[in-house]
Amino acid sequence: MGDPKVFKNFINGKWVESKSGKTFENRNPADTDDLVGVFQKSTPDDVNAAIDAAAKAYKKWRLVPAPRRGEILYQVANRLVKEKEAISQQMTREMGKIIKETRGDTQEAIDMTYYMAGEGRRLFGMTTPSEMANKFNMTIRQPLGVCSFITPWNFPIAIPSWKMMPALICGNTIVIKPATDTPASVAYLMKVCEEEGIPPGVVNMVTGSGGALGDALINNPAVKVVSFTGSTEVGRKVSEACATNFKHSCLEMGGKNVQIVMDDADIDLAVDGALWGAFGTTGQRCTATSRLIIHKAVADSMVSKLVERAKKLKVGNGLDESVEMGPCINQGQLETVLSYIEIGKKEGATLVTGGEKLTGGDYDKGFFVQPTVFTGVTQQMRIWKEEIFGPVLGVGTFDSFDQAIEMANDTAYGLSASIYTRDVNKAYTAMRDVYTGIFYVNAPTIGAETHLPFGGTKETGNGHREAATAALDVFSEWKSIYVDFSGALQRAQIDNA
Ligand code: UN1
Repeated sequence: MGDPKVFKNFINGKWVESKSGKTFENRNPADTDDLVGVFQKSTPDDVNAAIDAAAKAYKKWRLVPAPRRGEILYQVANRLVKEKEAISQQMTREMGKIIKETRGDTQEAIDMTYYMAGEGRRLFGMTTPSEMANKFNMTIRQPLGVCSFITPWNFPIAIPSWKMMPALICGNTIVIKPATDTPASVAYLMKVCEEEGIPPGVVNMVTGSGGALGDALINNPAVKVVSFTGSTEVGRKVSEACATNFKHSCLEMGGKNVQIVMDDADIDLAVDGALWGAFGTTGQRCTATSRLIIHKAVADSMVSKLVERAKKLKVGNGLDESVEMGPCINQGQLETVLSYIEIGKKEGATLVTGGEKLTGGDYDKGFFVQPTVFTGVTQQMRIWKEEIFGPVLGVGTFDSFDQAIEMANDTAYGLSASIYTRDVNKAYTAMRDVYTGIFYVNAPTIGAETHLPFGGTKETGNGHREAATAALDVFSEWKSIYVDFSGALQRAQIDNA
């Protein structure tokens, strides 16, 4: 087999070992015999070295004209296009999701990188008239400095790119700590950045656990922005730590996304949507459909179609093009999913398909569970309320549109929601009244595009949005500039009153 590939940290343009001298393994969740690589088990000292490098590089990078920064990002995007297949194959090996989806994940990073490269020639501010004569007013975006990123394993390159590309185009420098389950994808991105001309120190990567490194990533005084995607529980801690020193934080956290199906919906289309929303990425998306609520008049027919299709989904190693659902990311996540299945049964929901860990043959080498559907899920149940992050769909029913809206909003989270209906009035009413950051009509709860804001309400986020120009608001601050060319002292609110 040969020695496993050893990945180093990327600090100040160099690949370096951790000061700890320790490493950890990254194994394929579909086949734990497959060692993807060995990564540095970093220490806070490593993080601080990366932040120092980023702080030093910031002095020059912020002065590189934004269109020039954009040209470099454009080269990065071109390279990602060329290497899309290699990146995606490696990503399926480290994350487990099927190859079609990892290609999508890489494409999302490509889209984001081109999009932000283009922003290099926009980054619009505004001019507006002054209330005084012979005075000129304008706003410009200014970068903040070093940004720390703590990124999740479910979108190993897309989510890092959502944070990196807008930060870089605005003129910030970055330190990223990828999830311990999926560091290889970020290492690949670092290599591309290095080879396509991003100057040393502008992007840095330190691998290791969030528990060990989080404090340094957040509390080092040079860090001005912390962007985190992960659980609400950890996000709350990040938010509290940032608040003390007034650091900006952008948090993308949990979801308990709902698909509403009205009695006039195209049921086959709604079944397609629910399957993709609930079982795509093995349910491990913040945007995954985990609640399906169906009008009573069509519930039985929809559920029977859904169950028939869920039973047929081919589960296995995502490198096999015919496989439709991969494993859970790791043993811990598999156990969480299985424990929620037990909770659902105990709470009195009806398990209509799935519910078991998959065993035998190649399944024994990975963390596989069946696509699972519960019916009779009520609003009191934990499987209605809590994010599971696995292929478990809870189905409930309603009698009226108003009840559907009330049920949709009955969650602590607010990322994504969808409605299937042919009634334009109901579609628009739901668009207005379901309180989420993302809403779909006749489409599943997953599938956000990079040029629209991404994020959620309530316990999903802290008011910021990723992607689109909304991301520029996270990675720049407004400066309002007044230029008085009258040659005299003009006092606002006084001399013109
Ligand atoms: C996530 O679920 O963490 O909208 C990100 C989607 C993807 C991104 C999901 N484009 O489902």
